[in-house]
Amino acid sequence: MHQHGTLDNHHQEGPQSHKSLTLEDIWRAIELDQFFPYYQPKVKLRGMEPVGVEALMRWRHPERGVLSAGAFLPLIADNFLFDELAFIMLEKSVAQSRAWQKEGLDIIISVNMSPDLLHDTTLPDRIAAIVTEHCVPMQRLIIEVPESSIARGTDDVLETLTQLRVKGCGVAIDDYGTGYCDRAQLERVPASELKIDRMMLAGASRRPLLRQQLEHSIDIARELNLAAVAEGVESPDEWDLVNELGVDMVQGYFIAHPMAGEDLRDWLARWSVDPFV
Ligand code: G
Ligand code: MN
Repeated sequence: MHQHGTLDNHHQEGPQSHKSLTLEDIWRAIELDQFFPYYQPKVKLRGMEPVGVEALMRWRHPERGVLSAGAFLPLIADNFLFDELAFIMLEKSVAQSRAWQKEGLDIIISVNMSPDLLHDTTLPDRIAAIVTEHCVPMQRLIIEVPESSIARGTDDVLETLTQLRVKGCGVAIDDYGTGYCDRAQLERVPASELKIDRMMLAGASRRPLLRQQLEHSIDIARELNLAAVAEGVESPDEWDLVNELGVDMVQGYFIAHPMAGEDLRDWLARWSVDPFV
C-alpha cells in the first residue's frame, strides 16, 4: 500500500509552513473525498439567458481551504490521477445535474476531460453509463477537450469524440488559441462548441492584432458551425467587444465566479432580475 508520510509531516507543521503538494497528497485526498466541482455559469449573449455551467475542480484542503485547480493541476497533468479526478468531477456533476433537474432547473453541464482518456474508445460507454445511472439525458452534458489534445488528432481520439456526439452529448474544444490546431485539424473534430481562450480576449479591445485574431477565431467557429464561446470575460470592455464581434455565449468573472452547486439557484434568481449586479 502507499504511505502517507508527507501528509503526516505536513499535519505536524501547521498551516503556516506550506510544503509543496505531492501526488501522494492528492491520492490521499481522493480517498478522503476532498475533490468536488464548483460551477461557473455560461450565458447566451443575445438575451443574456443562462444556458449552462462549467464544472471546475476544487480541493477542500483541510488546512489550506478550498484550492483551485491551478494549485494542483500542474502536478497531475500527465498523471493517471487526472483521469481519476476527471471521472470524480463527471460523477459529481451528473449527480448535481439530476438534483437541479428535480428542482426544475434545465442546465447543461460542461465537464473537462483528461486528454489521455480520449484515446480510450470505451470512454463514451463509460460516460453514458454514469449519465444513465443518474437518469440525466446525454443532451445535458458537454465534454470539454483542450485544443492541444486534438492537435495530435489521432484516429482513436476522433472515434471517441464521434461516439460521444452520436450518444447525444456535446463536445467543446477548450482553451482555443493556445493549442495550435490548424483549420484542417479542427475540421475533422466532431465538436459542437469552440471555447475561445481568455488569452485571445485580454487586451484585444486595445490591440488591433489581438482583435484580428479574435475575429478570426469567431469566423472559424461560424464556418465550422460551432457555437462560439468567449471564455474569461472579466470587464465591461471585454463584454462590449465580444458583443460587437458576435460570439454566441460568454463565460467569465464579469458574469459570475465559479460557485457551489447549491448556490446556483439563488444566482439564477438574482441574474434574472438584474444581471451584472
Ligand atoms: O481551461 P479552462 O477553460 O477549463 O479553465 C477555466 C479556468 O479559468 C478556471 O480555472 C476558472 O476559474 C478560470 N476563469 C474563469 N473565469 C475567468 C475570468 O473571467 N478570468 C480569468 N482570468 N480566469 C477565469
Ligand atoms: Mn474548460
